[in-house]
Parts: sequence; C-alpha cells; structure tokens
Amino acid sequence: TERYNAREAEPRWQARWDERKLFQTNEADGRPTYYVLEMFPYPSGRIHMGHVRNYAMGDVVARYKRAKGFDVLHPMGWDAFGLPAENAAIERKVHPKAWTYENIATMRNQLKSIGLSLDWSREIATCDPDYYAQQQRLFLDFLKAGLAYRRKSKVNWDPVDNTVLANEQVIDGRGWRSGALVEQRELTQWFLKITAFSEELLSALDGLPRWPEKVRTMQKNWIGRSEGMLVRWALANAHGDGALKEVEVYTTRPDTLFGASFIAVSADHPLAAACAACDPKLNAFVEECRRAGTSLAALETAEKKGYDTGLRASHPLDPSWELPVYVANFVLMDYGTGAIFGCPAHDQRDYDFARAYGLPIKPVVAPPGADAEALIADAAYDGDGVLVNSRFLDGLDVAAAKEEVARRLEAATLGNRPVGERKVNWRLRDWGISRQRYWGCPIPIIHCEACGPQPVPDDQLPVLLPEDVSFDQPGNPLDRNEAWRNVSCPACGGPARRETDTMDTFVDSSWYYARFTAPRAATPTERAVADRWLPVDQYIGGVEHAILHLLYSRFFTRAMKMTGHLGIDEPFAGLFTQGMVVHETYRDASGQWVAPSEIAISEAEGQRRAARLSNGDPIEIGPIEKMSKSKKNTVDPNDIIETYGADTARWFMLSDSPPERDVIWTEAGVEGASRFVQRVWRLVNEAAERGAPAGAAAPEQIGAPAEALRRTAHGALARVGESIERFHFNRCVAAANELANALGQALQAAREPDADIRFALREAAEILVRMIAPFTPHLAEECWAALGHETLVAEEAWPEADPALLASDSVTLPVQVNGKKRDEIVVARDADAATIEKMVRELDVVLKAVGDKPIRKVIVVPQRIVNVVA
Ligand code: ANZ
Ligand code: ZN
Repeated sequence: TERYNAREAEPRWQARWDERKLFQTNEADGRPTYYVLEMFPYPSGRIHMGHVRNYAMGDVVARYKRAKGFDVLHPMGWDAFGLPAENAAIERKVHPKAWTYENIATMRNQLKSIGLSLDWSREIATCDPDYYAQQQRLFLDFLKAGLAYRRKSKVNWDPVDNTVLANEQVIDGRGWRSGALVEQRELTQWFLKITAFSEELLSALDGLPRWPEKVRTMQKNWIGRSEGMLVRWALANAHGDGALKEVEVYTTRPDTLFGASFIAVSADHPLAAACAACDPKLNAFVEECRRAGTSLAALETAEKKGYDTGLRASHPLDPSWELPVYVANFVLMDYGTGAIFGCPAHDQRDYDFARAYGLPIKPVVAPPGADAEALIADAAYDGDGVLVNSRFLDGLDVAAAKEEVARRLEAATLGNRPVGERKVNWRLRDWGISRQRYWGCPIPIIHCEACGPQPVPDDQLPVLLPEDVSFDQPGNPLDRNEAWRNVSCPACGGPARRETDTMDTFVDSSWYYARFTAPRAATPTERAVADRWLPVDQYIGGVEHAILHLLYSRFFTRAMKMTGHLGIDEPFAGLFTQGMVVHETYRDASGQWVAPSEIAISEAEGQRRAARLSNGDPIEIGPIEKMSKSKKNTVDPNDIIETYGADTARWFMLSDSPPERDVIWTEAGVEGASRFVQRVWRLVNEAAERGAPAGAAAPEQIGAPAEALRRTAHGALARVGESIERFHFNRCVAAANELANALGQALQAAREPDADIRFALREAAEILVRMIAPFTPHLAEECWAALGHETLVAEEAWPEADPALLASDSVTLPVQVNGKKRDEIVVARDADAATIEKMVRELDVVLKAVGDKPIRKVIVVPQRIVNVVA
C-alpha cells in the first residue's frame, strides 16, 4: 500500500463531516446531553501549540461521548474584545474591528484544519453586537437587582498620556508607553457585587468534586474568609481638634495581644490624614505611599516603611501600657479596618518592620518545651503553641487564648460600647468593571446632570460602539466622540451624555458558555435550552485562569440565576487544567534567540549539537521552556499540519505526558507520532486484505493465537474508554501502541491464516481504528473506508469490549481427547470443575473427535489441563 497522505485525506474528511452536519446540535432528540467546552481563544492572530493541545483534548472527549450516544455540545468562539486590538490600531493604523475579525478569520481556518468536531453554527465573538447587546441587558438586570452599583475607586493614572492604565500596563510603577511615574487617581466606576455571594462561592467549592483540588484551594484563598476580632484602642494623646479618640484594628490573632509592640494604620486611613495635616514630613510620606500603588503583590514584597505619628494608643487589656501609632506602607485601607496592631514575634511583616524601626519583639506563643526567644531569633513564628509572657493567658493553647481574649474584650467597654467584637472578614472585593477603553462592551448608561445615571431604555439597546474613532491621541476615543457621546436623557429629555467606559473583558468571558446554548436568541439565554445543556459537563483550559475567570463565571451564573436567566448555581461541573507545551531554547554566539526552524540538530557520541541551517554556525542548546515568541522557541501548528498532518500533531500532543503536565515538543516525538500514523495505515490495509471480510460472523472455534489477539484488542478497547473518562490520554496512546504491536505480530505469524485468525485480524484492525478515532479522526475515517465500510467512523457507536474477553484472571486450558490435544478453552482461573466439564462436553471439536462413542469421563486438572476419555 501507498503511504497515507494526510494532506490530501484530511480536508476530504473534514468536508464529509461538514456536509453531514455531524457536529451540529440542534434540537432535543431524547439522547442524554453532554457539554464539553474548551476555554475560548483570544484572537491574537495565530493559533499556537497550546491551543492545539487544549482543543485536541476537548475533541477526544467530544468525539468519544458522541460515540457513546450522547447529544454533544462542543462549540467554539472568540474572546474578542481587549487591548491588543487597540494597540494594533495605534501602531499600525488598522481599526480594532478590522484587526480582530481578520484574526478570527485566520484562526478559524487554522482550527478547521485541525479537524475538531466543533459546532461552527454556534460560533460567537464577544465583539459581535449580537453578543454584547445581551451582555448590556444582563448588566441592566443586575443593576435592577442591586448587583451592580457605582462608587469612587482608585485607578492607575498616567499623567503624561493622560490615560488610565490597566495593572498589566504599569511596569515598576511607570506607564508602559510614556515611562511616567503612575499616580493613583479616584474615578467613579461601576462595580459588580460579587461579595453578595462570598459565603456561597466559598462553600459551594466543596460540591465540585470534579475540579482539581489545587484550583479549589486557590479559589478558597482568593475569597479569603478569616475569623477574627475588631479591637478598639483608645488614643492616649488626642490629636488636633481631638475628634479622633480611638483607633480600631482588625486581627485574626487576638491571642497575641500581649506581644503587641505598635499600632500601624494605612496611609489612606483618616488618622493618617489628620496627622499629616500639620506634619509636612508625614504628608510627604503619605504621598509616597500613595504613589507606590496598592497592588497586594507589590505590598508583600516592598520594603516595610513607616512613620511615627507621635500618637500613643492604650493597650485594651492594660490601659497603662501605651504603644506608638505609625503610618505604614504595608497596611491596606480596604481590608479589615485599615489599621492593625503589630506583633513582631508572630507575624513576618511586623517582624521586618520592628527590626527596621527598633521596636520590641516579644514572643508570646511557643510549643511546649521550646525556648521562646530562640524560636524567633531570625524570623517570626506563626505556628501553634502555648501562651507565654501573657499574664492570665499563660499556659493556654492558641485557640483557648483567642477565646479568653474575645470574652474579656466583649465584656470590657470604651465609651459605652464593647472594646472588642468578633468579626468574619473576606478578602474578596467587589469587581470593578469600568475600563476607560474603546474596544469593549459599552456600559449602557446615560448620565444626566438633573436625573443622575439612567439605564439605556430597552428599545434603545444595544448601545453600539461607534466605528468612526481615531487613535491619534492618548485616552479613550469614546470620550472624544461628541456625536456618539451626546444624547438626550431618557428620563427628562434634557441634554445628557453616554457613559464612555466599557466593561472589563472578563465580563465577556463570564457567561459565553451560557450563550452557546442559544447563541442567536434575542434574550441573553433561552431558559429551557440553557436548562437542558448546563452546567458544562467538562470544561478544559489553562490553570492561569484558575482564579479570576472561573470565579467571575461562578458569580455570573449565580447573578444570572437571580435575574431569571439561568437555573443553576455552578457553571462547570467538571474542570480539567492542562499543562503547557514547552520546547528547548536556542541562542547564537551573540546571545540572540534562534528559532527551532532555523537550526539543525545532530547527535554524535551521545552529544546533541545544534547548528544554524543557513551557515553552519554553532548554536547553544538552552533549557526547555514554555513556548513563547520572545524566546523564539515556538513551533507553528500550521507548519506541522502542512508537513505531517493534523492527526500527527494531535497524536503527539496527547501521547507524551499526562495531560495535566507539561509536554515537551520535540522533532523526534513528532516523527514518532508520524510513524505511528503510517504504521496503523499499513496494518489496517494488510488486515483488510488478509483478514475476514467486513461483517463476517465469528467462527465457532477460536484457537489460542486468535483468542490472544482478541483479548489484546478488547482489553485495549476497554482501557481506552476508561482512560478517556479519566483524562488519561497518554494511557490510551499506550493501549493503541500495544494493540498495533499485537496486530503486527499476528499478521507476521499467520502466512495463510485460518478462519479464526482471519476473524481476529479484522476484529483487531476495526477495534484499533475505532479506538484511535477520537485522537486521529481523519486517519480513522481513511482506515475505516479501507476496511470496506461505507459509513463514517464519526457516526458509529462506540464499540463495547466483550467482558468475556476481559477477565484477566482467566486461564487457557488445553483440551485433550484420549490423550491427543484437540483444542484450548479460556476459563476463569477459579472456575469449578463442573463448569469446565460442561463447557468441554459441548465443544464441537470434542464431539467430532469422540464421534459416536460416549464420553466416559472428563478429567479436569484445575488450571492445567482437561482430558476427555471416550
Ligand atoms: C495581629 C496579629 C498578630 C496578626 C499575629 C497576625 C499575626 P487574614 O488572615 O488575611 O485575614 N491585617 C489586618 N488588616 C490588615 C490590613 N488592612 N493591611 C495589612 N494587614 C492587615 O490576616 C489578618 C491579619 O492581617 C490580621 O491579624 C492583621 O495582623 C493583619 F501574630 O493582627 B494580625
Ligand atoms: Zn434627566
């Protein structure tokens, strides 16, 4: 047979699937539903190998479930709003819309060339007016339900470009384009009230057993529930007009109160402002803190700095003990109360601060028998233990001490209120969605001086993005577009202006999975249809989205339920996070990165060497890293598909390592996958020629070699099904290799095969084709046709392995008639003699061999042999 020509075959089968609309899902037809979804791509320009891996995995599941009789929904779309389109507009003078839709067209073709079983009739792009119109409806429904609101909040402001910057656009405190020091400004912005669901978003994680443990943990930490106390400290020396008489702190460690050595408040705390008003140095410090930004990560790593306000606070458990009050850069205003008491011995930040400012470090918790002072010699101790140096708390464990302090502080009073109060705190903040950007979903609000912000009336939706915009000045072009911006107020008819902020693109991706169930509906969802498909049975994507995207989606599902658009709480019943595609890196003598396609690798004396293809210059082989443009270690899926075909790329992607781990892309690996494809093609053709014809019935007698091949085939088949269900794709590949080997050997052994072998050859070839079909669907179709079938594999039901051929605890017993071997039977290892005797008495060969003579005796030697005496 000729070589399998993937380049010719793949488009041909793709066209056949298309023609038959095999992957379209339209109406309920009684089959159980299965919704498999991969995180949709950003249309950056080209598909990369990470996409191929992600979608290949989803496609295996989709094709398998379809074969198992499910009505499968497997859609694809584009997360199409966002900054890169605006940057392209600035840099290349191309309209964001044109840029985006061109990229979509390119990438759609690339995806199609991979042969994914997608329902393209449901394609959506989040920048389609059809899509964002419904998103505007959702926003207005949320507003009505009290789930959206407006308030002042800080943004990163670039004073040179006069524009707001996203966090990613602030690099080391400076604007990424202008290089200007970024300032924090207050702007009135829209928020979605994700905190309304803090408790639920946390507790429901326990009801998601098909999510990776690590993702659930990351979400838990992000939501960040903590149990602590609010504790009020009286100020011993009142400041200025004396209006501020106390400072309230939030603590999760009231047990460590006797280890306190200072109070610290945020630079944005009212107390800081009051003191700064008459202390220019403090004022300068407060300004410096503000400029440094508010990101949590930045605060964790920044050097701890503070300024002594001169105020003193009285210890709540001993008013005669006074502690200094600092303004410190590591205290956030929007957590707890924006004020803390510092306990350096048991909190690392406080420890660093105390070392820098010469404050006492007194241990108050130590495991029994430990030297408390030694314990904190170089770092804070945040472990468990027993209280020391703590008066009436001494000897109590941490939990008991917390309880004792809580009891006392609740009973004590300051003014006429209790000094302390138990308090649950959340790290989760409401979601600010306003972006001062053009290429996003317009927020459907009209601002009127007289009436305030008004929702855009339903009959005026959608608020379309204007297309005549210019990017020749910094800032948001919507602000400058008078014609679009100036409208009349829907309430009073007077002059008003549109909201010019657009929504964070995370909003777009927070509900697309729901929209896929009814992508053209005139409402955000169609309830009956959404109810039938959702939740998504299997969601697949990168772990980089473990927190924000998944949390926002979980919030949206709840908010959409509250507003009547959905009936569920959790959007994704199953989640799988796949590993990355990584590749060696290469550099030339001057340290420049070199692309894999520009070099040749040779191997001599066990040493791999690289040289530049064009001139033979030596190239240094560097470490294996995530494929990235900056390191040039990418491989373009297009090139691979052109050279080897999509099936080879798919097979390699799923073969080399467990899907949750990184896969190392190597030339040798791809070659191996390509060889497998050709090998299957050869084996199947040979089996088609020498095996039984299609549809031939099983012969009555199956000898041992045929039986062994059947067992391997059915065993491999069963393993593939089980492994797909568990996302062990690399085990499926191993099973396919094993079956291909067995088939190859059987073909070689049987020069002139008997009927049973011929039957087993065909059966094994067919099983091989069917089990690789979810992985290498084009090859499978070509092989299926070569085996004489008129149907498409993609339309066939998944073959079920014969349980009788699976029992691994079975034994093969030779059957003798009057001392001469006539046959073999396969029985369970623990089958009893009576069962075996019954089977043997019914064997055709045995009956033939004994002829007319009666069987006198059947001697069963368990697990060894059966002898028939006639
Ligand atoms: C005293 C103390 C002693 C603390 C000790 C910790 C260890 P979680 O668990 O995240 O809720 N804290 C409170 N508000 C803060 C703010 N606005 N900015 C920075 N830090 C703040 O953390 C609560 C702990 O973080 C609180 O408990 C407080 O320090 C600090 F041995 O109080 B602790
Ligand atoms: Zn008005």
